[in-house]
Amino acid sequence: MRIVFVGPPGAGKGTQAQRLKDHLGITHLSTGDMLREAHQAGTELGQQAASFFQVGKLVPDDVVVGIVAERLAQADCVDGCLFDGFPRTVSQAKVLDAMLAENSMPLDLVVAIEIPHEVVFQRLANRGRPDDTVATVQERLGQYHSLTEPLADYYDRQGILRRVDGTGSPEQVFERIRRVVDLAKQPSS
Ligand code: B4P
Repeated sequence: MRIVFVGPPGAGKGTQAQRLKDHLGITHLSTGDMLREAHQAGTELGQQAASFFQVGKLVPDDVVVGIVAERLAQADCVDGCLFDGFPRTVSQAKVLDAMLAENSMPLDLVVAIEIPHEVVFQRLANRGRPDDTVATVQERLGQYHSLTEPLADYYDRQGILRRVDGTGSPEQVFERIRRVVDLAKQPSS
């Protein structure tokens, strides 16, 4: 299966992706992790990306699309892939659709994990990553609202969007996600 996780910062995309990739045995592709790794490795791309993610801005589409295209070309993505935090803009979504269409590998499902803003602040304050300060989280939420939320309509029109309540324990959220994924796996009659 090819599945996208979308949701505000701290919605639990990374947390749930770890569980779902084990459940389905598919490759997990997190653009947040890839960008942080590139920064830690000291690459030019990583430095460029950090100047955006450290202040809560989305990294420019061409940078993110470049690293995803490279990763998608690897053999472990052929049988299935869980896109965690990608796409985050409609323009990234259009590029992803085109890349997947080229290989006749359409998306099966987009899971929108929904949580209220107050829960975002509580969770990220507990995590304490450098981009989890109140000011940065406010900026990330603003970017989410203007650039990422329109994705819901984009995928709803394709009939593959499912909304999942992201509040409660990680186990409760996973159970909700597992249910929509298992439903999407069933062949339509
Ligand atoms: P990401 O790494 O994708 O991170 P995120 O949105 O902060 O978090 P996520 O939803 O995965 O939350 P998590 O499970 O970790 O992005 C970081 C930055 O990279 C972005 O701001 C952006 O600048 C850049 N970026 C990434 N992809 C991009 C793209 N495609 N285009 C442009 N820029 C891009 O959970 C957060 C915390 O909550 C954890 O501490 C976790 O333990 C806790 N938690 C999770 N579920 C919980 C639950 N049910 N109950 C209690 N706590 C929970």
